[in-house]
Amino acid sequence: MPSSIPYPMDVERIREDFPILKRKINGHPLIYFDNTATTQKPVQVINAIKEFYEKYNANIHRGVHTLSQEASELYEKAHEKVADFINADWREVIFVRNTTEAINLVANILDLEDGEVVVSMMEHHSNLVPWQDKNLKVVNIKEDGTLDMEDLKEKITKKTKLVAITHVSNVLGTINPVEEIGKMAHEVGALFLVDGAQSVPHMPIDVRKMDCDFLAFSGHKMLGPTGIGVLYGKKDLLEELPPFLKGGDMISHVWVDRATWNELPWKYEAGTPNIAGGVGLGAAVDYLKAVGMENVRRHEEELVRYALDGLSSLGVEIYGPEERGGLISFNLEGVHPHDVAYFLDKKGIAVRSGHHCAQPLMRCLGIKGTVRASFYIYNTKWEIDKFLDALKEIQYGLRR
Ligand code: 7TS
Repeated sequence: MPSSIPYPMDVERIREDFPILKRKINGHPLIYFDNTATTQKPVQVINAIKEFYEKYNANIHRGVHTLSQEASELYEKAHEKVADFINADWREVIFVRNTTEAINLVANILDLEDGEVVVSMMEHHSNLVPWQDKNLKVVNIKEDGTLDMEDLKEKITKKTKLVAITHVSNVLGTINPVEEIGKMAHEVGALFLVDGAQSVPHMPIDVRKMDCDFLAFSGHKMLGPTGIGVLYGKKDLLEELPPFLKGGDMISHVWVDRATWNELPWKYEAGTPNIAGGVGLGAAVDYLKAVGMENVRRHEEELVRYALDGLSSLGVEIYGPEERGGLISFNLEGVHPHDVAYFLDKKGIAVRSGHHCAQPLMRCLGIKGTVRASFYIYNTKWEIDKFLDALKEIQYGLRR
């Protein structure tokens, strides 16, 4: 476990914690640039899950026996770790499966019938489709891939009940001014939901400073296991709002014809949860905290700048603004994004290609898809050089 790593981080030491990075793909060392989709897992996370099953496995909140007590403590501790990571109260942290489930949970408990929901053109389908049966207003983006703040001002009105915006775009890398947007939402009495799937794993996040009412994110995009995600919600709101799923553990008292609800966060965690996943996420948060989220952000900024310089000199089409999160979407003229990704895979380089679950944004950009390279704490400039070399080979092949 790295302990409070100073900047620049010792990336080689970090890489040793990730067993998968020793793999060869098609005869080449794996270069993993698909971190926006999911991140790799350090041994500390893998071992936390293994240790849970080997030593502590039991259902939580059910038994007086030692194992159940210990499992419950570990699972609650994981909530505390996540809460501390985003500066929330642990009772405001609800474990769900992923960002998608977190957003759907909110869509199911809010009464939005007589009002409007404001989203942006750069949303992932997960923060668009759940709102499509509401009265939806979609904010435009500008040429440079930033949010059109004038359009946002016009669309947030007295009718707005919720503003639901991504913090960082998974396609453009755009970092939206969430504090400012939150203020605009609250001025008209609307609630503010932030899709933090691409920000919480990559930069320091403080929900009090952001003043969001809800924040959704996924454990698997921040070194944690799949099947565990988080919905943060302000305590007063969550106490007031109705439950979503109903059944075991989310109740306080049950009669045949009615029930009362458990206290937070359990009111929103019905049934046996992903206990080992929660413990794994706790270990992931420990790891990220030790690295330091400022360091994570700086490392990605440096990689992105380096990759942008290299890509610009190749003359490829790049989407999104200069100031961005740790990802780059681009296209090589005359080559389908899937063909680029296929060729890169032959060189051991994993990137995503396609619409990135943002089809309306693709239509808005007038393209079918992009190639996307996305970075994390274990990526290096050497890997970017290899990636640029592979792209040059494709361009050379086209000219011949
Ligand atoms: N919101 C954003 C901004 C995302 O990038 C993603 C996943 C989600 C929501 C949904 O997350 P999930 O964990 O519920 O699936 N984005 C991507 C991507 O860009 N490529 O694969 C998944």
